[in-house]
Amino acid sequence: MFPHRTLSFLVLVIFAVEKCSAFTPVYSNLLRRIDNIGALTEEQKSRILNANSDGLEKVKMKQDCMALNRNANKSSGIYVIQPKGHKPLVVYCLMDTPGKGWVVLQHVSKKSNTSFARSWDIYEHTFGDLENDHWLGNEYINWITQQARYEVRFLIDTGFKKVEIDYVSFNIENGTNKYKLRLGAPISGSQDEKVLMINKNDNMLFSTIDQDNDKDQNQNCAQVVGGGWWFNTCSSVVFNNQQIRWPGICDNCQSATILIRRTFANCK
Ligand SMILES: [Ca+2]
Repeated sequence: MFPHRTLSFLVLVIFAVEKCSAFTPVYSNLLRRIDNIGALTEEQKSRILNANSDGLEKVKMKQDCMALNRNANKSSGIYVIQPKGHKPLVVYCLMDTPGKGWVVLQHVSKKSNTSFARSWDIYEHTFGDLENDHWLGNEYINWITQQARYEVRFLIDTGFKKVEIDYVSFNIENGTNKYKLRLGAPISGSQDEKVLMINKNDNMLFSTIDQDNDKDQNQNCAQVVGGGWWFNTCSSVVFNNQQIRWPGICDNCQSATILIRRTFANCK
């Protein structure tokens, strides 16, 4: 058995580990329930904006960022949401822009260290840093967008100006249907540019470097372009760390963000 001195040391170590644990049992229990908690660092876990030492056990969780921000001017940051019928998720909520309450699906900057040349399985869940360059995950995007009607904003930094292109609706189908993109009519942006996603990408299946579901018979666009997307052909819009491109706006854009929020507008 252990000598007395060793035993004392072990007891001290165990005590120290207990004392150093940043989270209360209730908070730890909340973290365990979050499906994509692995996307957060330990430091990020400690500052989820709608969680506290009492966790969220006594609070009914909200389905998205819009619901969280309905009656308050909350800060942007990491929040827990719970899409209807699914497990809780951590997402980045953009709260301090006009029309507060956007869920960030993707943020990518040119020459980011976060690679987007990932496999199908990786694209299904969250990768990257929620507070920086990341992909929220196709499975989670499906969970969120199937519970209500959502509009989408593509936010592009050309290096000279920021361009917003909005569509009245956005959802993606489930994994069995290859996360097919369903996009509504454009509501902002110049005429030629805004129809691009409709003409080219609407109703396309998602493709990744290991799963070619695009319309190009000769190649896998995800491999050619360096990231997953709802490809039709390999040209047109694409957002990843090797190429951020929206033809007509910028072929070598600095950054791009995809945002969605619940809308109560009538279908068009
Ligand atoms: Ca192909």
